[in-house]
Formats: sequence, structure tokens, C-alpha cells
Amino acid sequence: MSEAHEALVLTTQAGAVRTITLNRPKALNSFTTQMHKALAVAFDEAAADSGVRCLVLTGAGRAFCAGQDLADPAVAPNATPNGAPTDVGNVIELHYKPLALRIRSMPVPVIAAVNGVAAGAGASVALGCDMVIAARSASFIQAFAKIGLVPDCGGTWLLPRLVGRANALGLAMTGDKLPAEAAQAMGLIWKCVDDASFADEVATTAARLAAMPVKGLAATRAAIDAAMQMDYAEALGNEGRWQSTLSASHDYLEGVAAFMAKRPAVFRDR
Ligand code: T3D
Repeated sequence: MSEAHEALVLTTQAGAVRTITLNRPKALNSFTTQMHKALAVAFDEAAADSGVRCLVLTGAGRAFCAGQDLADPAVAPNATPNGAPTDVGNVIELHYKPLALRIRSMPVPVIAAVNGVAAGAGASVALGCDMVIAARSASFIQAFAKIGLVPDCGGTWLLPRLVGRANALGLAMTGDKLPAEAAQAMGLIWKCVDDASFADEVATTAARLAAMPVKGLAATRAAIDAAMQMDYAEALGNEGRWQSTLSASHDYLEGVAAFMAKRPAVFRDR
């Protein structure tokens, strides 16, 4: 089957967990304009579906995502009609920035299940998710340096916040491959697990998050992100505002009632 007739993004549902799989394995799931469009639809559908309480993003085949498809005519150098340099900043504005913001505004937790290499914007997409679980055979590559670009899709924002300036610059300037185990040791990702237990670990974690008060989890993401830009007093104030909102929700009442009654809680807010 030609790529034009294959789904560039696959979606599956298991209980309250929606999995989105990037599906261009022959090109290591690198991004084309068409895959960006399909992915945007998949994210929007998951956001709108109250039956989705956790989202998993992964890749088909041996890679998570190799970033921008460098063979895509949209980014080919000097492919403009008049031979002028192609402005790849347009691709960032049109596709990568909305994708990064979409991930950060999802009403449910988002897990990057990094099954193989994550390079360039593929690494940024993974790191922009709420939790990164990587197979031990996976790796992270800031490939931008090798083609004369800066880390994008949130890379310049994420890297120093995750691993500090020294590590961020070391990774971004060398473009060296960072194995998943080293990524965990550096604090770049949440967890590296053996390949044999990777699928189970992802499924168990996703089901666990889906059963939690996901409205509170999404608010936790927003509060932590906001606190990165705030002083201590501002962050304390912001926490209070979130607690005012969340304490009026079903899930808070249910969580406390279940605790007092020594029974499992059943959360439903989103
Ligand atoms: O225009 C812009 O660039 C703006 C947007 C920027 C955002 C970015 O993401 S910039 C960074 C773009 N990504 C890269 O530079 C990574 C390029 N890929 C690699 O360095 C290597 O493929 C990997 C280190 C990721 C994996 O290496 P390896 O040896 O395991 O696999 P391979 O043999 O290199 O790749 C397998 C196939 O996938 C191969 O195709 P073939 O020869 O079998 O037909 C290769 O060409 C293809 N492939 C891998 N990455 C890309 C790709 N095709 C198009 N674009 C890719 N990014």
C-alpha cells in the first residue's frame, strides 16, 4: 500500500487510555505536513472525547520519531519558485508550535512512550509530554546541531529546565546520541525500562493515571509550568487559585469522601 493510502497516525483505545502512534516507520516516523495534520486531528479528537482520561504518544516500528522529514518539499532548501532560501520558520509556526502547545494544553496527562530513537523535533515532542517512559534501547538526539539549526518545537525552553544549562548546551551543541538510561540519570526523562517490560510499564502507568483525578493532574502541569516563570510568592498565590477551582470539583469531594470511608475513589472530572 502506498503511503498516501496508509494512516499516518494510528489511534487505539484501551479502557480510558487513548494511544496515538506515529506511523511512518520507513522514514522513522519523521514529520511531513500530512502527518502533522493527521496528528493535530488525533489530539483534538482525544481532547474532545470524555472517554479519554490519559493519552499515550508512541511510534510505529523501531523509532519514536526522527523529527522533521528532511525530504519533505515543504522544507527543502532553495525549493521556492525563485530559488530563494526556504523559510523553515514557517513550518515551526504552522505545525511545530501548535503541536507543542496542544500537548501542553491537553485536559488529560500525556505520556510519551519512546520506543526507539527520538531525534530533532521528535525528541522535543517527547520531552514536551508530561511523562517520558523510554525503552532501554531508545535514545535521544538533538540532531538540529548537525544541520545548522537550533533546537525547536520547545527544545530551547525544555532542555535547560529539565537538565540545566550545561547539559542542555552539551546535548544541543554536540548532537550526540544520549541512550535512554543516561537520559534518565540526567533527569531528562521520567523512566527508562527494559525493552521486554516497556509495553507493560506504559500500559500500567497510563491506566493508573487514567483512574486518577485527571483534572487535578492537568492543573498540576499548568501550575508547575507557570511556577517556572514566577517568584515564590506568586507561585504560592497561583497554587491557592488552583485549589479554589479544584476544591469545587466532584473529584475533590469524592477523593476526601472515599478516604474517610476507607473505600476506593471513583473520579470522573476532566
Ligand atoms: O526544515 C527543518 O528542518 C525545520 C524543522 C526542524 C525540526 C527538526 O526536527 S530538525 C532535525 C531533523 N532530523 C534529523 O536531522 C535526524 C535525521 N536522522 C538521523 O540522524 C538518523 O536517521 C537517526 C539517528 C535518527 C537514526 O539513524 P539510523 O542509522 O538508525 O537510521 P537511518 O538509516 O539513518 O534511517 C532509516 C531511514 O529513515 C533512512 O531511509 P532509507 O535510506 O532506509 O530509505 C533515512 O533516510 C530515513 N530517515 C531518518 N530520519 C529521517 C529520514 N528521512 C527523512 N527525514 C528524516 N529526519
